[in-house]
Amino acid sequence: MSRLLVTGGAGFIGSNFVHHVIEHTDHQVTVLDKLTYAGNLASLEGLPDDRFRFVRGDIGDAALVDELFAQADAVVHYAAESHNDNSLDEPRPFLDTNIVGTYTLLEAARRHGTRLHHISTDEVYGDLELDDPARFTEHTPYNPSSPYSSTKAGSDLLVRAWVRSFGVRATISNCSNNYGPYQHVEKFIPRQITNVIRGIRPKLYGAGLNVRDWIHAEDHSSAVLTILEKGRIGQTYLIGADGEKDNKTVIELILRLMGEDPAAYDHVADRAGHDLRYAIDSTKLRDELGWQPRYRDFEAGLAATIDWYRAHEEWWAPAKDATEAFYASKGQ
Ligand code: NAD
Ligand code: TDX
Repeated sequence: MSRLLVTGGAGFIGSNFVHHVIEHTDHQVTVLDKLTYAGNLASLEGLPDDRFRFVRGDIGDAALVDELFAQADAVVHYAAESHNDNSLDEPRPFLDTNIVGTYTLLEAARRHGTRLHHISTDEVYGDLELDDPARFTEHTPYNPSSPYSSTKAGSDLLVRAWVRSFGVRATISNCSNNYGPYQHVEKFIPRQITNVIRGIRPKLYGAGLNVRDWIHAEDHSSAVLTILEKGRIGQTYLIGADGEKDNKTVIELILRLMGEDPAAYDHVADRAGHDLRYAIDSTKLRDELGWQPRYRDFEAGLAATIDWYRAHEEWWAPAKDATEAFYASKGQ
């Protein structure tokens, strides 16, 4: 395996993965990315020309996808519409990219016999009660809540069907909430960090008791590479790093780490259908493939992420005003 095609490689997690692969392997990488509002070529700056190439295009473009699959030994599929709040506002692009786009890749994988790894989310499992000791496992039934998570669930089921019906050589991973550099300012952690930098009060949805299971994007990348190299075809692996925190705790921690009063934030309108709690049990990945997370100290990882946003204002500033205008229009 030496020529990797990475879809969505100009987005948050995809770009982190590309940097990880260039640093830790000798693979060649081609990124296929549409550069939607969420894609940013600046996230891929500094990569070596002899090992990296960028192609702008849509994963739903069957002719382009076919051409790129013909040149790849394996494909890692990150491209998606990824933001729940956008999916509540305008679901259509979520169906086009997450479902029809994934279908287009699966058909190419079937024609070319290409190894495919499909990136998905823990949100396909719905949510858990706050006081439930359970965590999601590979056996938890699918029960998605939002247009975003239902299209991701649909894409996972397509992958499973193409494995079983057509013998496509695919694996799936469902990961918990990522944080780290290159994350769009629409998402919870970068939104609050950049609000503080701009002198805007952070915004907490509802009471903020909702729990997310945080993992550093670098740990997600090492897990995906492990599955690509050692995962069993047709299998699903859950990726998580035991990072459960409620949103109120995270927003107060961001304020404290940035030298502000931890109470200096606003409660705003809650998200419709807001999932209560996600929690991942990643025993299968750890026991079967020997993967371990490296970023075990959330406070240290968050402090480093804050430093990154402070040092890279030119990366996030172009998207900040439009993002805040969108939230303001919804009272958030
Ligand atoms: P992102 O929104 O930051 O990036 C998505 C990328 O896909 C962008 O570069 C965008 O331009 C590209 N893209 C969108 N539509 C496309 C299309 N039709 N054709 C080609 N490229 C297209 O998303 P992210 O947070 O990096 O998430 C990446 C993947 O990881 C998604 O599949 C998401 O469901 C999954 N995931 C994300 C998280 C998280 O916490 N962010 C957690 C688990 C799983
Ligand atoms: O301003 C905010 N205030 C707030 O309280 C925003 C933007 C969010 N929130 C809350 C909503 C969630 O409970 O913070 C939590 C995290 O929100 P998001 O960053 O929007 O992430 P989430 O909806 O949990 O989904 C993320 O993790 C799973 C990614 O966006 C998905 O792509 C991934 O599948």
